[in-house]
This record gives sequence, structure tokens and C-alpha cells, in this order.
Amino acid sequence: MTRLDELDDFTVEVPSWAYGNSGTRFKVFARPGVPRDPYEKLSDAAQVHRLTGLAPRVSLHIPWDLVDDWTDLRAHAEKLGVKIGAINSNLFQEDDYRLGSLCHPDSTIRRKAVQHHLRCLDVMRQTGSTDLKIWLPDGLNYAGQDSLRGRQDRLAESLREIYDALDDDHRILLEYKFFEPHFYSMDIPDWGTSLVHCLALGDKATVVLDTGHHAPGTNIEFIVMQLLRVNKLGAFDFNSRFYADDDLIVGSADPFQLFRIMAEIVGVDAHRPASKVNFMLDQCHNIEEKIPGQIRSVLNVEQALAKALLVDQDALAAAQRSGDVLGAHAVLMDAYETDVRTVLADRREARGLPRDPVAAFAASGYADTVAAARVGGQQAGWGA
Ligand code: PSV
Ligand code: MN
Ligand code: MN
Repeated sequence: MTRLDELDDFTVEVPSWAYGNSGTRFKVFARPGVPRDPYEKLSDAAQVHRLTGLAPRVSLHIPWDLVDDWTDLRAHAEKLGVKIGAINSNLFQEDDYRLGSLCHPDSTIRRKAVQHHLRCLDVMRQTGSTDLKIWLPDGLNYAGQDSLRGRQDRLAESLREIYDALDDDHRILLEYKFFEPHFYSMDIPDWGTSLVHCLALGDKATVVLDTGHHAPGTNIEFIVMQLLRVNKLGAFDFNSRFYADDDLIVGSADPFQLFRIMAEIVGVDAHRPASKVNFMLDQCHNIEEKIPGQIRSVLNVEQALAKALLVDQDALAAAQRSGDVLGAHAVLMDAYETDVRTVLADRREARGLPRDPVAAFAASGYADTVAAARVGGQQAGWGA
């Protein structure tokens, strides 16, 4: 029995917005065959699960993914072999939110933003989702523009209203981001602020760690460890960054960082479903093909987890106890430097999946079929 068997029940959630057209504020690139509605986004996402067996849930973004009949969308997802995952509440595309949403100085706008979340909770009831993910774009561009403290008090009040409307099986995933769209101060700039609000709210509020939302040089695995320590790590938004909130393919810029994060996860068995950590992607594919980009992403996460599972925990603990600095480091590096590609391909084959899911997707003809069938695909939302 190898610890790699623990990969069997590990899953990654994919975002609906990864499949739409996307770009930067300079240019949104259109691709043939891009989905025209949430139904088609789910069909594309289902390809990732069909070929990897790793991605059985899809996050939605409201109102980007609005439909008339949520139970119908849910049935469509289930027919495709996937489920609807976290519901993301969009608070950044309306003129009313120029000065903020849940922290806005005007109580009418705060009410509107709270109401939006209550509608998202209804969507969760109809789709079977249990996670309400809040990324708050609120903040200030200028010192003195508003009261830093007043905004935290308003935020606490708004979150309390949303929290009190949760069902027993619901939870809030509260994200943080150190800059953008505001630059002097964000209202939830860091994990400490998110944690403070989650602790005040209660057990059903946990922190989302987006790997792209930290200053360069931040030790992200330390944050992972600390949130796990206090049982408040609810989810990841995985992606890669070089400079900003780049939303590039997870594990592409710094696979060693991803491994170090996974090593903290494995150290306390948080990769197991019982931990309730939701391992999600938050990515856009601006210049590369989207479905293969997502396939590659979930495989990168699996690969990092596989290497973390190979860490010899007894040898590591012994080296740490005896103060063997280089020995302890070597135990970690031995796992990281192990080539797990063949063993993961063998595992896929044994489970009736393609050894090479990216090649299998190319061979499937799916991209050509949808390019012929779909005209006028949707933007993911960015730059809209
Ligand atoms: C904006 O930074 C962002 O990337 C956040 O990370 C959210 O999770 C995501 O958009 C979707 O709203
Ligand atoms: Mn995110
Ligand atoms: Mn982001």
C-alpha cells in the first residue's frame, strides 16, 4: 500500500469562467467554439473530468452564469457527470459599486449587495451547492477617502446578515487580495483580515487562499499551515503568478511552491475529503486553449500532491528532531525530485482513463465539433 492510493478520492473544482473568452484590459482574444451560455461551459468542464477523473465540480459566477431554471442546469450538469460547486457572488461590475459594495458608505448600496448574496444562497439551494464564495473588490484609492475602520464595521455587519441567512449545510468562503481593483487599501487585503471576520462570524465561515493574491516573496505555505492550524482553511483558488493577479496555469511558474503548499496539506491529511478543504482553480486562459489548459492544471495539482504524499514523514520528523538541517531538507527534496509522471499515468490507465489526457482531448475531435456548432461565444466576464 502506497500513500499514492490517497489520490483516489482527491478532487479539484474548475471555474466556469475558465472556458469563456478572456484577456486583459488591453485585449480579449476570441476563440472559436467558446461556450455561449452556462450549459456549454458545463459541457466543456465535463471534458476535463471525463479525461482526468479529477474535476467533478464546477464553480459558477453570478450574474455571469445566470439561467432561467437552476434545477434544469443542475440536471444538465449531473447528466454530464459533474456537479455545481461554489457560487461566486459578483460585486464588481455595476456602477453602484464604484465606492464599494458590502462596505459602501451608503446603506442602500450595502443592502443591494447583501440582497445579491441572499439571491446567491437561493441559487445554492436549487443547484445543491454548499459554498458561497465572496471575493470583495471593495477598497480605497486615496488616504482619507473613507474611514478605514468604519468600512470594517460595515463589512462585519453586512457579512453577519449574509451569514445568518445560511442553511445548516452552507458555508461562506471569504477570499482576500492584497491589491486591485483598489490600490491604497483593500477592505480584505490579507488572510489576517479574512480570518478576523470568519472568526467573528462562526464555524460556517472559512478563508479562501488564492495563490495569486500575495505580494512577491510571501511564504504562502506558512499561511496554509496557520489557517489549517486554526481549522479555518476553507478552500484554495489555485493559479500561478509572476507579478500580479496573473491567473496563469497553477504549477507553471513555481511548481516547487505548489509542492511546498501540498506538503503542508499532506502533513495534516487535509487532502482528504473529510477536511472539507475545497481545492479550486481560479484561472483564465487568455492565449492558450482553454480545455487543455484546465486539464493541464488539474494534472499539475495532482502531481504536486503525489510528490507531497511521497515525503517520508518519519525520516523528516527524525531529521528535524535531531537538528539535521540538511538531512531534513533532503527528505523534502527527495520527494519533490521524484518523477511521478509514469506512476500517475499507470494509475489513470488502471482506472479506465487515458494515460495522457491532453493528447486524448486533442484526439477526441471535441474542439472541432464545438467550433462548428457554436457561434458567438461568451466572454468570461473580464474586460466586459
Ligand atoms: C479577482 O481577483 C478574482 O480573480 C478573485 O480571485 C475571484 O476569486 C475571481 O476573480 C472570481 O471572482
Ligand atoms: Mn480568486
Ligand atoms: Mn484573483
